[in-house]
Amino acid sequence: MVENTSDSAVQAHILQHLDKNNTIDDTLQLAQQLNITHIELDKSLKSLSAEEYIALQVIEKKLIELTEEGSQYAEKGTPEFQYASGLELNTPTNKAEYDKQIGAELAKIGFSKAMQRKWVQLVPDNKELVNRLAENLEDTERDQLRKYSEFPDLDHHDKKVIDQMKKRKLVNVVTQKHYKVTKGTNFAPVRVKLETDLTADMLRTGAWKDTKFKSFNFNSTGINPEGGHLHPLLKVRSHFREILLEMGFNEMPTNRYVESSFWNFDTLFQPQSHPARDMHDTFFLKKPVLCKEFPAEYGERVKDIHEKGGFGSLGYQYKWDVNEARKNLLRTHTTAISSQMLYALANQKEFKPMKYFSIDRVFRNETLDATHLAEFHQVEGLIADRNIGLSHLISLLKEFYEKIGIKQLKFKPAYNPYTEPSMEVFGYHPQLKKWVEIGNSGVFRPEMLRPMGLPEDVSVIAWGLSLERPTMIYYGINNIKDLFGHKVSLTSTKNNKICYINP
Ligand code: FB9
Repeated sequence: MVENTSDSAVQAHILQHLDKNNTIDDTLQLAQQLNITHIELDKSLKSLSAEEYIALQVIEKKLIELTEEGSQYAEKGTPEFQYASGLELNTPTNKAEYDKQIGAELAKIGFSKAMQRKWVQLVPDNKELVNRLAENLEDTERDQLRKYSEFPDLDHHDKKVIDQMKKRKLVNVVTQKHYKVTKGTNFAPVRVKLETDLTADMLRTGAWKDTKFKSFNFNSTGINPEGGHLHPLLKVRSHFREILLEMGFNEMPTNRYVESSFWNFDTLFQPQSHPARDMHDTFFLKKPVLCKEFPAEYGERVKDIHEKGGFGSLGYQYKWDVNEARKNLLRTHTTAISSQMLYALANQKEFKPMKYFSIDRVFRNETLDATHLAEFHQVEGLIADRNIGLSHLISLLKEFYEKIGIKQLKFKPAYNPYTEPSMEVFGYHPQLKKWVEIGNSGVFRPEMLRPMGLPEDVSVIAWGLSLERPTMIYYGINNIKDLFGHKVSLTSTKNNKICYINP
């Protein structure tokens, strides 16, 4: 019997035991001898085996463990035993009182089971009374349960009985891992603390010569540095960015949220009376209300195309107001950037086909609900080239959406002031098993491109979608408020893969 069962004392005991007997056949017995739990012993064993003082051979044993109820029965006997043994033999007793005395719960189970075992019965001519019939009450189950706790090894007992007891939730079968212990490659009867640091002192005194150093574990990975984690939305953004860059698109500069109505609406041939241009849909700026300037000449051409048309278009035949165009706002779409990039493209000496994309925040004064906030991230792509049109747009959409996990597409004619034809894009979502609206697209109108100065045979196909919708679908988030704000679970942010798409 070892008095001090501290970890180091237990380790010393194990080494001495091995030194004398070479092996420890069953650490379960050792734990009993040391009167400690196997879990406590396990700690010392693992520490010694880590430095190969000892070698552990796992032995798995299936053990019977009594449940809380099982230990109750083992201690006090089964309910039927407790019920019957509380009654005097052949002394009819008032059942109601007796039940109250021993407790309703116990009486309920105990009486019926004692009846079954013919230990008690209700007095035939006075059912108020209960009478004990049996002299000796052999509580086999209690005895069985006691045997289990004495000899918990599963192999010692009848499987069928155990299964019954398991059904009555009196026992559980647990697998206990224990070990056969032998001497390890670094075995020594006494554990010497291995030094981990070579100190100046050791070098000065030469003590290092007879100091045992801990071997370096060059395979240890060390603790994972707690780095930052991308918000799910940014994980999807970086994934989409990668896809678009691989498809040869160049990213447009979107680092300015405030735009003039001119670039956000007028250059896109969106009439000044369009409902999207009133403050119910758009956040206009109070200060500065108006933008300083926009290219005057180009402004004239935009004015003309709105008022009188041109390039084969009738225009909108209304009085175009330059101050309406100068109103500053929070951009409602990144298409405001696309128009500026296309204008710049048009002003290059030689027209060069271009593929542009943007992913950034846009603002719309919308009513908040489970999937809409006053801002979202728009993903937009466009290709400006000669001799391209709707068919190119359709194959482009197929290529892009395939890469974000949507194979099957459907196109529904739609309307945008700045594209004709326009299409809403629908995709069949494999996990949701339904068709989802996954974006909008179209061919930019000549009324938008020609005033910029782009050659007549140049077309621009474009499409757009949000970042929030795919992110919510990828990460199974149903309410946009769980995507932003204090309710976002950081663990999910940490553990969620970069972005999973089941191709
Ligand atoms: O993102 C949207 N849906 C979507 C996209 C991807 C997706 O991925 C799946 C997991 C794989 C799932 C869903 N939508 C566009 C469709 C709807 O959600 C829609 O109700 C909401 N739309 C936003 C605007 O709401 C007012 C999403 C946003 C949107 C709509 C249109 C454009 C951009 C974003 C555009 C455009 C455009 C058109 C022509 C030329 C240039 C740009």
